[in-house]
Amino acid sequence: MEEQVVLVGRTGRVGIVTLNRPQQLNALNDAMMDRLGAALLALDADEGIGAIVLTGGAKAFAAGADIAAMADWSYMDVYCSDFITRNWETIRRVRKPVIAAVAGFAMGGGCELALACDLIVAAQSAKFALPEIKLAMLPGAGGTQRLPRAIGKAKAMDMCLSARQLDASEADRYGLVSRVVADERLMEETLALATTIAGYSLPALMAIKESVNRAYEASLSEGILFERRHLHVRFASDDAHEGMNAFLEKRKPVFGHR
Ligand code: CO8
Repeated sequence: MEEQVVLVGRTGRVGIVTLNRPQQLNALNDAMMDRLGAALLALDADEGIGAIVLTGGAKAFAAGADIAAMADWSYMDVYCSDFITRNWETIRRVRKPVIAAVAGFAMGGGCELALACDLIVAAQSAKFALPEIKLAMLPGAGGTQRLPRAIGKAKAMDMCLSARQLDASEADRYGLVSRVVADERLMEETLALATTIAGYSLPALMAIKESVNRAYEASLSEGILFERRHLHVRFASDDAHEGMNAFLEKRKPVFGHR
């Protein structure tokens, strides 16, 4: 039977995507990234889903791009097939919040995949590194761009140039992760967080995600304008009126995600 390298599940309004190549510490190859992208897009299109959790195994979230697959590739192979851009960046098209639940190794492309998520919840065992320099490579799946934005140039340069590994508490201190939890509570805590998020109005969540991401793409004035337009649009939404009325009537809001 064909190995299921990416597993998809759900609980309530939360989609759960699990990387599943434990023997290779979830080393990310083309088949995995194709399936991951397809799973994320399917959950994004599913009206019953409000947030997505992306996770790996207990020993590794993902130990990076699959070195065994890459070792013999030529420049023409990667250029013509548009390596990375072709399938790794599918996650950028997802409009719903994506939360990475990371235990164990998040190395190289695994760290970069976590960085491409909207939030990272780390287990105490989580270890983050961009060790591509050891291969005479570079963090080419967004690492050189997202890491400095997340933790600043000084720490990012240290990680990229020396392959320094961060443990969960350092990653928390530097702002790489949103929360650190005990390993045995990783999925419970992440699913509770995802369930809270998925219970809010989906169009409002998408507008917030888009607006926060804009902060990395635009000047402050342009970003503020973008945010302000989204705020104005909120007044055209049923959910915003329901949310405000429910507060005034001292009851729980019922969101129709419209
Ligand atoms: N690719 C392929 N196989 C891997 C990878 C990987 N990235 N990581 C681990 N494996 C395999 C090992 O080869 C081993 O297989 P086998 O049992 O057949 O020998 C199995 O997984 C278990 O690994 P280890 O025995 O090494 O386990 P340890 O607990 O001793 O060590 C480590 C764990 C420290 C995580 C170690 O496996 C390691 O250093 N792995 C490589 C980490 C790495 O360099 N990652 C970066 C890869 S490059 C990358 O991600 C670039 C992405 C950006 C775009 C592409 C540009 C290059």
